[in-house]
Amino acid sequence: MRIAVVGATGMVGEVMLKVLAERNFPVTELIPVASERSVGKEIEYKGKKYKVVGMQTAVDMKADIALFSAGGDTSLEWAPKFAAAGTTVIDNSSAWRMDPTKKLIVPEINASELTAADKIIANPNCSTIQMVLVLAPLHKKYNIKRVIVSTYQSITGTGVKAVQQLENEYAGVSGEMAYKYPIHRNAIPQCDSFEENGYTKEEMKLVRETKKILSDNTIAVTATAVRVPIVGGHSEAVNVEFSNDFDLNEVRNILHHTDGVVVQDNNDTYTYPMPMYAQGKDDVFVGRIRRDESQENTLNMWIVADNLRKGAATNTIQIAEYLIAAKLV
Ligand code: A2P
Ligand code: 11C
Repeated sequence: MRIAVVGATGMVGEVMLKVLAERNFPVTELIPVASERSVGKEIEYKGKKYKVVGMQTAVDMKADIALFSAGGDTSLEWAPKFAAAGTTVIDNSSAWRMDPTKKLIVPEINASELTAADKIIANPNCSTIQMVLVLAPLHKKYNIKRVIVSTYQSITGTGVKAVQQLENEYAGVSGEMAYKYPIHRNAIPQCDSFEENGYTKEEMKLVRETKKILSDNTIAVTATAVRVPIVGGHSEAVNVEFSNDFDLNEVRNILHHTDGVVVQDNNDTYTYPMPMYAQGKDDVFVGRIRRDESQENTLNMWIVADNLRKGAATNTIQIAEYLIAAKLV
């Protein structure tokens, strides 16, 4: 496969290169792509150096698959050009996710929706991916009525600038601010900008994308997304109300048998997921599984994943792996 990585110099792009190499993805030619600023820069893949090319050059090279993580505007402008050249685009930005003509894919849940005609495929938001991977099998079994999610999100979701801000704050030096407020010793109840309804875009992604991926508009979702001074991954406190009652051991057993999910749930041994240990891993970790005693048929869980891995690069690459296995590219 001839693979273009669009945004190869960025935070997610770098992880994409790492994950492609780790998974021994069948790359016959790697095309690293970034803005004009980076053209000619060298990046390394499997011990070899590659020169970064610009967008038009990359379109003309007609790769089989382009993995995009270069922001929504770049994607809106360029994904259709790659698609018109015959390249299948898997896009990690929010640009196409809610477009009714585009599929929003978490491979373990809904890859079977894909056909060879899908030339632009959307990768969901990181905080959505880790939540729906856990919710999907439970929805199938008990039918979800309502989800209340509160997130504790890693600064890596904002990008290099935010990591730099935290490092500057640790070192006590001033520098460019990725956030309006200090993030060291703080929790900022705003991820991304605000929408008209008073929620942030990040919160509304959790609402809208969950319904689309689970193909069920009846699921009610409400979210509070908070940025915390953490780098390893996003954590989520998730409260789920089902139509049907459940047994806690059966819930653990269902999740134990769900691809991509690892149950870490033992109070006796203080075993529960934490971003420090999720970092660098491709799985989604779930623990603190317990009954909400204030309401019937309701469950509480704590879900953690590396937002740059399963939340972004890994999920994108798993979609590409599915396309190849199903002979759709
Ligand atoms: P560049 O390094 O040349 O700016 P991050 O989210 O970590 O900031 O990374 C964004 C990625 O998207 C980078 O690889 C960046 O390239 C790339 N990018 C940003 N704007 C454009 C653009 N207009 N065209 C192509 N790539 C872009
Ligand atoms: C965050 N979820 O942590 C964001 C980052 O829509 O893909 C990714 C934004 C997106 O701030």
